[in-house]
Amino acid sequence: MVENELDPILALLDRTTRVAVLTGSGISAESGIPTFRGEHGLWKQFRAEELATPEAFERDPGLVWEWYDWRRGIIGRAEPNDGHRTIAAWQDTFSSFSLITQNIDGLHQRAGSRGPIELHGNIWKMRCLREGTVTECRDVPLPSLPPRCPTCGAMLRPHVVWFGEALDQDVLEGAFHRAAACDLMFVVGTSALVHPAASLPLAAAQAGAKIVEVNPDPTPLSRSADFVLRGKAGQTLPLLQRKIIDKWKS
Ligand code: BJW
Repeated sequence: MVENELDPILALLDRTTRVAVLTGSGISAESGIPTFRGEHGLWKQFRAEELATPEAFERDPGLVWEWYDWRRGIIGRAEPNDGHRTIAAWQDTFSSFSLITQNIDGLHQRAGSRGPIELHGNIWKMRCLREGTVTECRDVPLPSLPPRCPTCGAMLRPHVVWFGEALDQDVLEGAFHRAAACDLMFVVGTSALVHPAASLPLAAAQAGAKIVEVNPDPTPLSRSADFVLRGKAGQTLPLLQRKIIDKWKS
């Protein structure tokens, strides 16, 4: 990415008060967390339909929990990177700011982001299959698999959204509301393949927002984005932030 590619975005930010960010697993790649697709993606080693579906869990909950336990280990050791930190800083940079994430790793919160919309749940939370109660548990590794509900003894499942499952209605409505209410949306580190998350930039654009994609590789969104920054989130976002601050100072 050439630095002056940021200039039109800086000009846009001069006239923009309402900013939204949609993130995907690519933002956590520089923290050492594998993405889902691509060369080193999680799906390369494990077939999605074997692990991230309600059917897979029904068939073999132990296997699915082993996968989550392994990922909890990786995520537990990971630290937020400069991409997460820049986005956290933006909530105090712009007068209206929303963060919507597909990630379940909680790294945005650890970087200081307050109240991101988590579309696909959170890996540190578990849900009781009998009572539906959600509890948080940060033990890594889990002492026994599959884990059991401490109150009723029923099996717990990860509090995440698998393929074929509906997203929480309030969460989804909140996300579409924020998308329709922004003037500029940054779409960072997502392949833009998985819906309904991938529809959020389209909804924002339809409501008049400009779309900036930040991704080292092309995605189906690239064609319709107003600006494409081909680079890693952990480098591109801090560079943009430095330019914003320099512009304010001058
Ligand atoms: C970097 C980088 C760096 C690398 N810096 N970038 C419309 C059309 C077609 C299909 C559907 C549709 N609507 C619904 C569907 C079906 C399905 C779907 O979308 N399928 C498509 C794959 C075809 N969707 C669903 O099933 C959803 N449910 C649903 O719609 O329910 C309807 C319903 C209603 C009523 C009753 C019942 C049902 C649910 C989707 C749930 C997705 N779940 C997962 C797992 C979450 C839990 C877990 O983590 O274990 O969510 S799947 C996985 O994909 C995960 C992610 O959040 C999601 C998106 O992936 P992401 O983040 O984009 O990662 P990658 O790997 O794909 O991309 C990484 C990107 O980063 C790449 O582009 C890199 O280049 C880039 N990158 N390094 C910046 N340093």
